Amino acid sequence: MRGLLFDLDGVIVDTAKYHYLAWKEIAEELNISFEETDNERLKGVSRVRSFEILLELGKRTDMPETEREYWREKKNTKYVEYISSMGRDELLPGVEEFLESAGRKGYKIALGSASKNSELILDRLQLNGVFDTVIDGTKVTRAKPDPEVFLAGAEALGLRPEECIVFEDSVAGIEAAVRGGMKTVGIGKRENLKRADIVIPGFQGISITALEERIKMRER
Ligand code: B16
Ligand code: MG
Repeated sequence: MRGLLFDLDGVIVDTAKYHYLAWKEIAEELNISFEETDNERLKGVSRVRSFEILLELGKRTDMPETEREYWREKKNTKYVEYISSMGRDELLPGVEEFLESAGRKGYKIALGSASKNSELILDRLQLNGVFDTVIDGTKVTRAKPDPEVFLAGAEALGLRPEECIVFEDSVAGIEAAVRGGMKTVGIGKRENLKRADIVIPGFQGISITALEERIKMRER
């Protein structure tokens, strides 16, 4: 393995809570009941698809595209307000050490996120220099579970998909990586991430060498 492709929301930082708060405000204005359990379905999927899911929940799929665009923009303005005051203390535990140590060991590192706000998030977290390449929602057109974002990441690193490991917290993202031909490390719980090669709860106390061993063991 020579390359590591990292999802952003839910892997490096927990921005899911801000997506939830922003969507919840929109749902309230539209009189749609939207709880934290519903929010699970929005993880990893694009903003357009997220709003579609919200409208499905509220049985409001007859809403015309121009109106949808208005609500998506409104949600994004609220979300950007939340993440603009985010600090380095919101990095998920152990992730920075993991990235640094993998970099020192010579792995190439890419970001593969659906978000169109990744630049702002990386700025707030002061992580801009950590990634050899950043592929996000501003650079790809097909949302996860389509593998486009990870295939573009591998290509930008000059690697073949099978030389890369994808780190993902969402079902859609693991599916994208499997379809792309990469190895997968799920961040979270096995019952939610059934297709991942291995699943870890987070990065604390985890080394890349140990993860590679676990992936190899699984292949035997
Ligand atoms: P934005 P990831 C994804 O990021 C989020 O998990 C998902 O909930 C969100 O809808 C999507 O980004 C789009 O984000 O509205 O900021 O463009 O997990 O792929 O890093
Ligand atoms: Mg994610």
